[in-house]
Amino acid sequence: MTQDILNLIEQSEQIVIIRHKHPDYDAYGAQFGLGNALKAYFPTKAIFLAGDENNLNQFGPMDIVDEKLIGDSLLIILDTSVKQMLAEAIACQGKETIIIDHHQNAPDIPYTFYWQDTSASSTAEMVASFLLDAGIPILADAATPLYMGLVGDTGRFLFSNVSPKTFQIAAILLESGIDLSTIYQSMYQESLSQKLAKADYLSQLEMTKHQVGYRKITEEYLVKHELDPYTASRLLANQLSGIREIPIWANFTEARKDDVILCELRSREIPIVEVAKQFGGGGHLLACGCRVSSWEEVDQVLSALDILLEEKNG
Ligand SMILES: [Mn+2]
Repeated sequence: MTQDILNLIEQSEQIVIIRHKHPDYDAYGAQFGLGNALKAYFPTKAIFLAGDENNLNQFGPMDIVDEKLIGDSLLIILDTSVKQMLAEAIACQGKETIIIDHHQNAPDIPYTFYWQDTSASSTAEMVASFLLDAGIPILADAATPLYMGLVGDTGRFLFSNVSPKTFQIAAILLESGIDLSTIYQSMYQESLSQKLAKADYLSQLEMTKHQVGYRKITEEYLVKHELDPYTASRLLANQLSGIREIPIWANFTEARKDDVILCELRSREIPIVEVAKQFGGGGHLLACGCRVSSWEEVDQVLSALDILLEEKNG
């Protein structure tokens, strides 16, 4: 695997590194971690980092690329393997394509080499592991985004996707001289208004018959708390985690401008990814999502989750 990826990189003078749209810390972290490490190690190669941006971007500006440039490049796609998760402007065919991803989905993007590891905590962990195996140095400007990706996708080493390897990689990244307190402040300090939005969220929590906790976020809530739907969806997805009475939780956010409802599904131990897939989405066994077009469909998602608990309870 390492050699396949390294060969393709070594043979390519022009490389474009992209990741899924509405990026989270893992998407940015894997992208900038790989990009910064490759730029330092292969200074003569032209390396572009592209994709849509949001308020989580504290990593650097994105490069503007077009279809022609991507078509002439080695395209490296991180943290997704499905076309609908790519921003429209960059959903183009590379000269050659590498996909590195830890999600459960089957890829629908043509590729030269596909490396899937659903046991990896994060794509950042996979990228770090590749760089180490390939003997490519990870300096602080690559280690910082990689560490943030790892921390983001594991909820600060809390989720069940954490393995001994996650800690081994984290230890190696720490040795490169990254500044943990700066990292954690930049990731987890929030505004008072965000904290109040979360308090509002909990105050109107709903529950299905068999204890799926959820809330439906409408335009009204978004306007009140001055949140865009994608930020809200990410901010609120895990507000119901760690509650003893709630084994499965979900958040539904109306994104009116795109005419969809964003569904974030989470579970403590019962696999739920099949429900996400049933509604055209995917992700991980216990953390996944989908997009539906009506509140009626949201209720169908809730029933499907509720049935899982009904079956479990016998
Ligand atoms: Mn990820």
